[in-house]
Amino acid sequence: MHRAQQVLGQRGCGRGADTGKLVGGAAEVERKIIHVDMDAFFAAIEQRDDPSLRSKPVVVGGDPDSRGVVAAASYEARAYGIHSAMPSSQARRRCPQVVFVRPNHETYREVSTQVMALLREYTPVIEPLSVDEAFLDVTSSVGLFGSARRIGEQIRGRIRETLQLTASVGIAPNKFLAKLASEGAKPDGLLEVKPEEVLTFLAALPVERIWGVGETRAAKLRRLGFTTIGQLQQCPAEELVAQFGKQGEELYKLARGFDESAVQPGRERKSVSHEETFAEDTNDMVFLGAILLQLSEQVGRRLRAQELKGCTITLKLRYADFRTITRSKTLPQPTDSDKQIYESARALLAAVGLGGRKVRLLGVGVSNFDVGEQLRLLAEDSAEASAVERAVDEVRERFGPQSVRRARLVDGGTAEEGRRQRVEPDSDGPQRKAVQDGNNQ
Ligand code: DCP
Ligand code: MG
Repeated sequence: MHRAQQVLGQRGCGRGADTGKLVGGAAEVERKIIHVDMDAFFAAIEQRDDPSLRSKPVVVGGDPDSRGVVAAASYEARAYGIHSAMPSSQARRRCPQVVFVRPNHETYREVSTQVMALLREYTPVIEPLSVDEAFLDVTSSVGLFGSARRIGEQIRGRIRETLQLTASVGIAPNKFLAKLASEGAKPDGLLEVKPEEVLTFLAALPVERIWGVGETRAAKLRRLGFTTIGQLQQCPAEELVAQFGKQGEELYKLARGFDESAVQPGRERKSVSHEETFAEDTNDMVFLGAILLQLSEQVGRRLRAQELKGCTITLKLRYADFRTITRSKTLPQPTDSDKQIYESARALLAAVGLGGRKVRLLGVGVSNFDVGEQLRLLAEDSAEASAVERAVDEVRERFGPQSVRRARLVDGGTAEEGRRQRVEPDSDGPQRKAVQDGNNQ
């Protein structure tokens, strides 16, 4: 059997050897990878749902008068240099007429589900990376739907027609290049990088665009005289290895557009978490306990909505000096119960012992998921509590998050609404452009 056929067989791409190709002496199937990324996702949804916002600079995010940050900026706002993660106050300084909209995470999640369902029609080999982006391996789909470009065009067309939103699409022989291609296509475009175009496509890009090259490594590369990927392409592997050790090899390969990582369909969300930054730093344990309960309720609600249960509860804590710590606890049984999440988080907080230090941010997360149904059988004794929580969720779905409140939040204390400012309640949605590290959470 031809080597390329063997590789095809191993990968289960049943199209035969005609798509196989020998690259650089090694047998390698020429893959067709698509990266889809919605344009200005949160902001575009707000503009779609409120026509008065269309064609205006719009920011979805936190309050500019407090410590809010920009989650999403419409392309009109980006013309003023506004971008995600910038303080909202700075966004307002850059563009005083910018319209601020508070995030509607339920809606974004719903649209995200619709987008992913649409993408799944083209291949089961899909890896959602964040709320608004996914990789698709369409190597085996081209027989059914036409070329990868054709598939990309169909996807863009259907997102526009059915969701009234725009997406950008990158097509390339691997994930690294497909992601760079969709970035190059933004907004509302499609870019295909063919194998013979790879070196030229990469050459003009700055070294920071290489996966794994953060600020420190970029600074070192620049010091060594490498500003563009093209300059890096000129450098022999040994030299890069001498400078960067094993990672030098990776740099060498990526600079040439070589990336073998597979699209991993199983890699879904790995944790559900919420966090909150306060308007004022505090060490008031009653207040912090109340916040923990609210965060636990939010996490529990999301878990139940997604039919997930997790074993590991994580507390995140940022001190006034920005030092951030996380503490985790793994339960014997997976849970989606607000009460269990809260109790674990509370115990973790007590174990940390603030010692009078003030806290700026608290977060609660649940990870280490197992599949819902089986677990429910295991956790029969908690079925009743679970039913109550589900009923509460239903009411909240219908009448809004504030419709059902516990009489007592925590140890006799109540949440002091006025003292805090919600900045980014949904911290786990977008796995920020962290494709470099390849982990989805
Ligand atoms: N997001 C966030 N906080 C960030 C970055 C993003 O909450 N620091 C949210 C809002 C974005 C969504 O995630 O709308 C998707 O992130 P993207 O990075 O894909 O950004 P956009 O979709 O907004 O814009 P682009 O057109 O550049 O993809
Ligand atoms: Mg996007």
